[in-house]
Amino acid sequence: MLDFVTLGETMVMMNPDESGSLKYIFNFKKQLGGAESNVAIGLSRLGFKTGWISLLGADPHGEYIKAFIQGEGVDTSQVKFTTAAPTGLFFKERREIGETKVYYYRKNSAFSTIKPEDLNEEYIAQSKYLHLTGITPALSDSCYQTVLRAIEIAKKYNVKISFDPNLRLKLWKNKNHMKEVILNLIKEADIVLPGLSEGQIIFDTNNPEEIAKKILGFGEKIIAIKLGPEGSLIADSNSMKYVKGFKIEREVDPVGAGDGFAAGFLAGLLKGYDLSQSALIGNAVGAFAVTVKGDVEGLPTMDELQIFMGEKEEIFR
Ligand code: KDG
Repeated sequence: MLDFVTLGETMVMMNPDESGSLKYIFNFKKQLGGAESNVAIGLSRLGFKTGWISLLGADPHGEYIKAFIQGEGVDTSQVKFTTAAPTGLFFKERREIGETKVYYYRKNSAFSTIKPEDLNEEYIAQSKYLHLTGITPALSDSCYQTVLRAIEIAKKYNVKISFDPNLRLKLWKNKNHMKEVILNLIKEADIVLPGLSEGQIIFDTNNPEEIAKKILGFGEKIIAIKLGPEGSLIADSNSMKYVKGFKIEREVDPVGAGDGFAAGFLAGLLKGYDLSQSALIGNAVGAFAVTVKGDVEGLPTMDELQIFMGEKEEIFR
């Protein structure tokens, strides 16, 4: 029995040692990044049983990714390799002025060839949650079909579906098509976890309450809108509430904060906490994620989280 299963592409990440244009950067740290595996790792660190379904290139990058994620305690029994295409890669570019940029080398990657038949029905059926993002359907039509099949399986076995739009505008050829696909997946999900800017792109308003109301218009759902250091807005058909965030003095790398939130929020729901408590945990895990360069290296264990939230005392020696 798994608490959480997810499906997605994880790539080798080339993370620059310094900020500035990549034209002048020569030294990088090799790490990895994939929104879905980030959430699986986050929940695994917090003590939950998680699984990650994927397709990697049969190359050293694929081997590194599988070994790393497995080393974090995530079940990788549903990770396959193909010799037909390479593992995806991306570079981050950190700027002192402006936001962090990413450059993808993932077109026709191994994962982009995943297809519905690659999914193991029993594997998804035995999980409490299935987590999906808007990245996967942007990668290829077969990826989108695989997401739809995963949803079909989840619904058949009453597995709750959580969905993070994770809009990656560079991956979509057409914005209207992107909106159509994302709205379709929002409708299918039980839990929707957009960032404020994503809500704005999809619903043409930057008012979190308006965004929540529009999502609730599609039916009964749990919604958490991520507001960065300000925290989050949570809503369901009975309530709507802001939950405070945690300000981090020295934010090092904002990428991965949303995945940290998803891990913390789902951890709260898995523990049976109410939406406010769950969102507070989500906000805290999101705060941890920004303290370290890399998506997952900053994610806390349950002990670290409880100490940070003042629920446990730290013993240094
Ligand atoms: O959420 C962080 C991820 O976006 C990043 O590390 C890589 O999955 C990724 C993507 O597709 O952008």
